[in-house]
Amino acid sequence: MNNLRNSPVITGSVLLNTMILVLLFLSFTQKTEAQSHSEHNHDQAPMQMDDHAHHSGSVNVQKWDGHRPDSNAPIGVMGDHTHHKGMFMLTYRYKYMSMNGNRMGTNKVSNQKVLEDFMVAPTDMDMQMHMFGLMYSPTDYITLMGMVPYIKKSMNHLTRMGSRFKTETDGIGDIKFTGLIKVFDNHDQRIHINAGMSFPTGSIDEKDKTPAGPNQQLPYPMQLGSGTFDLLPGITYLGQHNDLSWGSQLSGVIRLGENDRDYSLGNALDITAWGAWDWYNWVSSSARLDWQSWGNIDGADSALDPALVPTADPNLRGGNRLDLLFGVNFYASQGPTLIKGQRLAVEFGFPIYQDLDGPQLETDWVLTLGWQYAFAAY
Ligand SMILES: [Cu+2]
Repeated sequence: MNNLRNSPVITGSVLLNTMILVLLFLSFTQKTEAQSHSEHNHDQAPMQMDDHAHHSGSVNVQKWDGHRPDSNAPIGVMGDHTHHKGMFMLTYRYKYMSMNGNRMGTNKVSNQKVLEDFMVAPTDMDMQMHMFGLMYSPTDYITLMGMVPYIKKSMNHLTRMGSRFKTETDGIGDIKFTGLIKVFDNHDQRIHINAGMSFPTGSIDEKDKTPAGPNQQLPYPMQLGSGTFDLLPGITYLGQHNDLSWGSQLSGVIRLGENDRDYSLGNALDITAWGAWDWYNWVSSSARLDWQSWGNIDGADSALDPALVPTADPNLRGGNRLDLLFGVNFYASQGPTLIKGQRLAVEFGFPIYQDLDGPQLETDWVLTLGWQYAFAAY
């Protein structure tokens, strides 16, 4: 299971990346055309109040409305929207992921069962992430996005001797740059391509005290980065009609080569779809499904002993998961300068299906909080 490596997914991803390059080139050509027609749609421009078409009713051709709480996707979705030319957006996301107990395949397994095969069992793990983002749109067709994560991880363990210990890491994760290229815009439906790259700024040399000694290399899931350059291809579809909006995104992570500890994390695939309802000008709620599939580790860190603890085994990392998530978006469509245009959002989710190459810690719930503020640069 989880043979994402050497699978049709990889072939598909390579094709997608080639397509992205072609589309990037084409969209630059399109940009100059668009400018000469001086086309102007007010998407995501918070300073203008003249395009609340969806609230005025009886409009046949709807324009894309960037001033509704659900014009941004549920906050757990990255690279979900594009901006109008000359817009900047600052974002901050806080993400909390709680993992408790182990699973093999779709079955839960006890710590005792894990300890039959390993000296140490991971019992639970918390992952926190502060994600700072900046978006800028040089044209109506291209939005550039940069994201810097700060990650904090903590994992508890039980040993065969019955003692417990905790390991902790924190620091900058992998910085990501993504180009969002709008390839289709039919006023109330849009498609953009996500062409991203992740840079190996996150540490893969994190150490902490364990029963084996004071300064031990920590297993794979406690590291802060992938150690490799990773391609982040994707495609996003968005729609809105009256008070309803919807969208879906297909995205991947493709590891390029091997890191300097002689391994590369598994490739990953994410398919998500959501629907949202705009209750008033200022609040919307959403429901979302998110399918994630990630592969095992290729190669191995020679400082880790896979017989000791399952987190150190490169073949016990892959899995599939389907999450169900519920979110609320708030948007200040009116108010004084600096308040107007502010967005706050929250999304909470939990797996409804989980299939892990294990023993591996299972995910129990995921929470994302976010703040977004778009403003015109000129
Ligand atoms: Cu934005």
